[in-house]
Amino acid sequence: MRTISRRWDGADSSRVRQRSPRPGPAVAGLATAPPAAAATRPNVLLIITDDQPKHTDWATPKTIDWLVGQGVKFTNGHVTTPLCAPSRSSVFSGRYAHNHGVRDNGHPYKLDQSTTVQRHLKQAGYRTGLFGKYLNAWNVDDNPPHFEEWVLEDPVVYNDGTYNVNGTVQTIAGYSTTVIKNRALAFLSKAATDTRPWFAVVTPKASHEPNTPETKYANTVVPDWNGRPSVAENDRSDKPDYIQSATATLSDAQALRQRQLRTLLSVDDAVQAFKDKLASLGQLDNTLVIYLGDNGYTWADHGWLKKSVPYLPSIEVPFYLSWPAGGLGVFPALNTGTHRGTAPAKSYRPNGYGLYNTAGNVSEWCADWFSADFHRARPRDNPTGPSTGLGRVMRGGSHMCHESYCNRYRVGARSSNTPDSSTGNIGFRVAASPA
Ligand SMILES: [Ca+2]
Ligand SMILES: [Ca+2]
Repeated sequence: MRTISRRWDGADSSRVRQRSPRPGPAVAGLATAPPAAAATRPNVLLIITDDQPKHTDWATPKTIDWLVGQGVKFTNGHVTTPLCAPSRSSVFSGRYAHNHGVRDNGHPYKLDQSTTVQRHLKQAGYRTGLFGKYLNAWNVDDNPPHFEEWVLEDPVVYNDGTYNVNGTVQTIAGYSTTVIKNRALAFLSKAATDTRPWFAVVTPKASHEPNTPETKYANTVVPDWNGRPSVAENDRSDKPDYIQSATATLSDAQALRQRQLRTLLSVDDAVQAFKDKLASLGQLDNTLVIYLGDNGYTWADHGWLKKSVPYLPSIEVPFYLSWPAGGLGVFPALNTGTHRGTAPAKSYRPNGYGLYNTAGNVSEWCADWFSADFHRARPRDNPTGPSTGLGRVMRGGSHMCHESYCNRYRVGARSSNTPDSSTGNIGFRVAASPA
């Protein structure tokens, strides 16, 4: 095995010198004008869908375009307990089911309400609101603690449902996702005059059974789905009895999936409406938006057409997060700022941990083979390295890594090391404030 062992600050200086230090697009990005730091506390929009499996992107293009486009898609998002009330209690409390106590869908009152995020945010001065489903078996006559406004849906039907609206139980005509959307929008609109930060929990019934779509989507054609290996599993002798006796078929799953996707189309419309509202309020940047499902769903995997089992389709959920003002936004691509090239410390916003100037101080292994001059002929879009090479690209680095000081502390820096090297460069620099 050929290993070039280097200290973590030891550079292959000959290769570094061969490379042109001229700024590339990523370097220029560092000198982009900073968005205003989050001077005010962020708003939080938490959207929890019901029984939405991971592989349902087709139904939520606007949601993905917004949240993933300017934020983060967690491709391995899993719930702790794949069942409505335990999962939601974990989201609210940050605790596992065996700690928060809501171990099934029948005992929502076991949740210690003093541990919830809504309690802490309300106590911290946030305006809090709940719009949609709360916890299974929650009495619709009971108000949800620590919310200032709410439309709590009694989770039975999609149309003309029963709701607890700020303490009054009533029937509201219309499609549930639309009712929830409109009430949530009204809550958001108050931000035009109420200067408090807000926390809105939006919990549509979709895509839970009976998966009744909005009328306009009742016949929408969805893409075909022909199962996956776990659907066609013939020998289930390695599974528990209740799985061995499960009888759901591929066609059962296809029918359910179609209904689920159709209900999610209305959720996507609601999310777009929230985005438009935030834009009109000027709160698009300083709102942390979290979108996730409370549990996944098996589409006849192992014959099981349900959730609550420890199989991947049951525990995997869509999970997106966006917060441009918190640093979870689009990385700048143009040098439009006043500091061309090197910028003084603290010229730009800190990362989510309040740390300044950390970009470029961490080396990151890349799949590309390294070449000192490949960039001269590379395509401008999605450039890759040459097809072969001796060393893989290492991206970024610390100013402490190189004798020239300047070559390595930018995120655009590229150096290399052999793929079998045991060297690992991970770290960051912390500078004390004179204050
Ligand atoms: Ca659920
Ligand atoms: Ca098997």
